[in-house]
Amino acid sequence: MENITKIVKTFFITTLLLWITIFSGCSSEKKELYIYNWSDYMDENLVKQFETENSCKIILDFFDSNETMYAKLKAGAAGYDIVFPSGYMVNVMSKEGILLKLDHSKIPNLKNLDEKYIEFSLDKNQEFSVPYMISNTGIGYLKSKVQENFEPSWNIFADSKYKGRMTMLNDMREAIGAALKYLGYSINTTNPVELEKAKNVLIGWKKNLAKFEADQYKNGLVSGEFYFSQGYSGDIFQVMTENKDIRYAIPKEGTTLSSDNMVILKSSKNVELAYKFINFMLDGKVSAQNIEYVHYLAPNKEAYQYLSDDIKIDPAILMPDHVLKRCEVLIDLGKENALYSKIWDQVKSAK
Ligand code: SPD
Repeated sequence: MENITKIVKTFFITTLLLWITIFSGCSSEKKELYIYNWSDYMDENLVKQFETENSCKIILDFFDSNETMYAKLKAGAAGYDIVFPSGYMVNVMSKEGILLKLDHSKIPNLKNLDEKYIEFSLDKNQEFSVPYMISNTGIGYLKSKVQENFEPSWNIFADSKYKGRMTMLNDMREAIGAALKYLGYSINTTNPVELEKAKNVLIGWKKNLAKFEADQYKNGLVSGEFYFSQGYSGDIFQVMTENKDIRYAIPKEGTTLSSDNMVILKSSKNVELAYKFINFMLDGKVSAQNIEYVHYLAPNKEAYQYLSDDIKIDPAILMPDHVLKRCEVLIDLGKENALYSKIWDQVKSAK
């Protein structure tokens, strides 16, 4: 009898432990967080730090434009927890209903956000997104290839002297935006006449380009293969240390200002860990370390005190008002986004 009681007891205890394990989600395996981000956009030491502090594993995957990322998610790519879309793409994704509405009580470090730059966010109350980095887009170029009085203009891409030595971003809003700015129009225009003119300018520029490309052009500037590349500010600053001849300029006609953001997908399987990660990235010291590494501006007022003097005085990172005045924020154009996709297809297929 005693033996039977023992067996029954053991059975109950084992079953109970099994149920606790299954329903608490706690197993001997580490929790995983899947992050889909732009490349070269986060200090991987911080990723390791978060993994250690939270006994978890982060799996990173990269995209090179908002449109590529969105197309992949639309095509059914599942499993990502956190994604880093630009402001206009946050709007597209939130309208689609694929973003989690954020619970601010789980992100106490939101208090560190710098209001000055939240101004440029399209989700001003962080309903679905938390600002990650602010950047502008300009031209990275080799100083040794230009005259002393070189005045940067988007129309440099029309100069056949540099044929095959120039690249533009494989990013439809940025590439069409550059042509629109050159013509003196808004980067958010939906006027068909203005867009048609911009398309023709871009097709003209394309004849002199080595390619439309959003990542490897940086190496091309470093090696001296490319003389002029349209590029995201921080990406160009990152490679300046590798080739002292590289310069960055905002063309005289003006440019785009982007706020890239952290969002949690509704389909996330690890929402709590995702919140922890976002809160971690907003910590002042973490954010400063990240700024130093990526050379973009995290709009985090707690972080600025920890920045090195070089970064603090760089007008392209902590952008002063005269720089901000020359920038325009890309917005979601709703149904009219299709106008840009159509033009982009025509530019890409033009000979
Ligand atoms: N390597 C990181 C590039 C991120 C740049 N942000 C893109 C803004 C698009 N408008």
